[in-house]
Amino acid sequence: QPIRFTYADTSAVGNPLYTKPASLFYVTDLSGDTTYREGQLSDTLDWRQLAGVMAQSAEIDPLPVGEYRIFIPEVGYSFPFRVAEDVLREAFIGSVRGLYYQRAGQALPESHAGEYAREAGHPDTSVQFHPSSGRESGKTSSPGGWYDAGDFNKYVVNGAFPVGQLLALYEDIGDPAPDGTLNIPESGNGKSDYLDEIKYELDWLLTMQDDDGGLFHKLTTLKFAGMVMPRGATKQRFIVGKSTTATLDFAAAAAQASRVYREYDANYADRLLAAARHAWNWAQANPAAFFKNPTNVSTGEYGDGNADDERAWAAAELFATTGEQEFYNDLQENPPRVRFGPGIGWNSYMGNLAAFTLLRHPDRVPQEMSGRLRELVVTLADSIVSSIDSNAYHQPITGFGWGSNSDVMNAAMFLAAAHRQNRKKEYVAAMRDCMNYVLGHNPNAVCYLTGFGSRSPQFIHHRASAADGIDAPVPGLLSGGPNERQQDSAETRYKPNAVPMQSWADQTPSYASNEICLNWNAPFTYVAGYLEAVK
Ligand code: 9MR
Repeated sequence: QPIRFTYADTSAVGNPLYTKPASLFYVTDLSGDTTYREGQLSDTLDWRQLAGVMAQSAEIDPLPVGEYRIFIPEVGYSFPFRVAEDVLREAFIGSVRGLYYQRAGQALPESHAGEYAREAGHPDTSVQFHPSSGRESGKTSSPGGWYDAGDFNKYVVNGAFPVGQLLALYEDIGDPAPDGTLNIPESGNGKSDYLDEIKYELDWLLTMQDDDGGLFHKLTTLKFAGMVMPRGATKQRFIVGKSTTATLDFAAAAAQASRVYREYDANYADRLLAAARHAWNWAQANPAAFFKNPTNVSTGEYGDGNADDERAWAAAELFATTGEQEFYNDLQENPPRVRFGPGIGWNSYMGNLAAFTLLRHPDRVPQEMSGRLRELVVTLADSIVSSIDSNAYHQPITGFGWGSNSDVMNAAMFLAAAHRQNRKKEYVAAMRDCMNYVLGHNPNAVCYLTGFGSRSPQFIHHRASAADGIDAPVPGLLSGGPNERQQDSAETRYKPNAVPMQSWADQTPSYASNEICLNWNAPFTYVAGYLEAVK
């Protein structure tokens, strides 16, 4: 398909590609000897407000498989780019392996982690109950799971949500990483590597369920650790809070997993479903147990005073798995909200996940509900496509908040849901535009996935990457991306007068623009996997 690109002044970020308006472009091989395409750049576009650049845009007609550069006579050659059948395969594998590198409580041996091999940290076999958990004292064991982000903590809300997004890919396209493809410890066990990796997180989530069915909110130290390796961060860890949102997110992810893991391990699937039901019942009895950090805890809050989206997601997954009327009745009372926008993420994307799941099961879901959801999904997807067509750098957002790259990927995941309804090619093209933005077509001239592309983040806010003594960061992790609020401006030197899309700093202290996080890698994984599958 055609490739859209932008020629713009990115000299502020050390990429002096643009010096003056140009008129023609050529697509050449790497040496510049052979020209494959030539074309006209658009008139100058004023993208200063959002992207900080004057730009010219152009479209390249479909190219055969190969490696190319764009040549603009006034300025020279671009970075190389590749056209291939499986152009996103390595990035897809890389981002799932990025999750492997986030494993808590396990050593990463050289055979699986190469130079990023490290000792185990955080066994979490002796975790203390914080009074906010409802238990006054005592300890428990809650090992495993992935570190949430650049910090070493484990949060149920932001564990269950990415698991849901990752499992959605498996449901939509089949197994994207069969046994032997990921080089993880379970490779060779005869089961999907993809499901093996996700199970590492599910197993931990199961340990966070209290005897009454409710989910503890998080497992963390009282304060964030310093920039050390996992093994060096040894402060006491606590089970903190018990919340409705964590419980419902878990109920949803576990009910969904009980479908997906049925063939993988039927006993495990049964256990997941029982846990999901138990969680659901707790949440019915405790619909408004909202989490706030206790005064002596300052780690990630994932606080959310509205559980409607989580409830709809849980009801949708339980209904899709069991077909029981109770869950459908609940969905009628609290229908999924279908939404997209900056910040519709770990706290409210669940309404979309509910809709995607209900649309995935037309046999179970009465037409009265599926018809309405289909219309909502397609209408919103069409508006996302028109934003992409008209916005700077052909991406869907005009407000850049914390984790904005995940907003772009969440929009693309939304487009996939619409594509599954009517197979319109324009959705796939728009998904590619979103992917291109994240992989380098942006005013910071950076591929936001570590370890990929010609220029990628070197100083992510990620404790292991900062402390491992290796120059390059752990690969396959998606930087959060531009964040116009710059909440870390005391610690970070942003470009002076940076506009929203430029508010990103490749600096270790930048927790508000250059951290990595599970719920950012997850939709990236979904979109890369989906694009590889639809071709
Ligand atoms: O993604 C979260 C963002 O929406 C919040 O505004 C921000 C501040 O509370 O926290 C982000 O999540 C962080 C979490 O709290 C702790 N681990 C790292 C997460 C990504 O920065």
